[in-house]
Amino acid sequence: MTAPTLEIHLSEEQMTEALRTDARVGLTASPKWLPPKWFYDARGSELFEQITELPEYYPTRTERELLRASAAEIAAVSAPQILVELGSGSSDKTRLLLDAMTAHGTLEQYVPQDVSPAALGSAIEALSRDYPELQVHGVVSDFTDTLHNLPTGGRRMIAFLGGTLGNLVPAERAEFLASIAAVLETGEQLLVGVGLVIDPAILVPAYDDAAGVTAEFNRNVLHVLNNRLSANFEPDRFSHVAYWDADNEWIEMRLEATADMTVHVGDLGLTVAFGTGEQLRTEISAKFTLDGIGRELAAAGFDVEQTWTDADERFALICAGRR
Ligand code: SAH
Ligand code: AVI
Repeated sequence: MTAPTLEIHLSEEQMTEALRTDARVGLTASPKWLPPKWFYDARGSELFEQITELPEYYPTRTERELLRASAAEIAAVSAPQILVELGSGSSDKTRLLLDAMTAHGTLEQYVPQDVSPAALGSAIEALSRDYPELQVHGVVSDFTDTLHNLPTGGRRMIAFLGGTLGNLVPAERAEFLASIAAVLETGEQLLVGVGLVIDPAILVPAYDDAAGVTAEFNRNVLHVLNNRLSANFEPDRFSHVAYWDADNEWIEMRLEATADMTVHVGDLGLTVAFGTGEQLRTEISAKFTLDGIGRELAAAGFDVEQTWTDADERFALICAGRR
């Protein structure tokens, strides 16, 4: 077995500094907002794993079935030597790709990349145990600013699974897809999983489950602010909101103040007032049409090569080649 390696492009200090900037901007904006990457400390990553098991949260199991059905074909057509995965989390579903690509005989290296050192650390340990022939090289970084460190020396595929593309706002998405295209060679591929626009009666409960796990995941961002920036949020005094914005075709997660509150963010020397009912936006989760995502990929420099969807058309897995 080759021991896994871990490359850190975002130290704890740099992460705290980035959070300082985001908190100062987002908590003084009107309406208030925070970027979703701050959910994922060790507890947040664990809560996300629990979400993936919920009966209401269809995306993970739907994408897993799509991967199960398509992995051998993807391995045969793409034959990558290096699989890079952005926002890899536990890399659990990715094992279907790793199985197919190692069986196909081409894959030499797997490079999972995530902003959560906790999720990445345990993933790379388990993967290098279970795939002893594979070089596993984890990268702790923000995928919106370190793509230029992509490994070279073999044919590459970049996977971006789970629907995480939908957590970027449209302008960020366009920039992000273009930056992926910029680091790939002609013919190399992007494998992207996206949630599709479906009936809000199914969509909304996926983001507002009966057991309250998503609510706890949402509130976790306040724990992160308390821990990293010495803030004094009382998370239980914020209620979880999942709102389907039909015009923008995205779910918005928000935290709503249940009383008038004054919160102090110690590290910033910042005092923030919340009125009763005031909402803080913590995430968008955009859903796509096949035409819409096709256009976004084309605009970024990709040609859609193959698309897999489930029978209910809730989720799509798209393999796109760099033009
Ligand atoms: N791909 C996995 C995990 C999805 S959860 C799956 O499909 O189940 C989203 C993952 O992206 C989390 O592990 C989170 O830590 C990571 N993430 C979110 N924003 C990020 C960013 N800006 N840079 C790097 N990783 C990010
Ligand atoms: C990681 N991302 C794709 C998830 C989503 O569905 O947007 C995060 C999540 N938010 C609430 N539940 C899960």
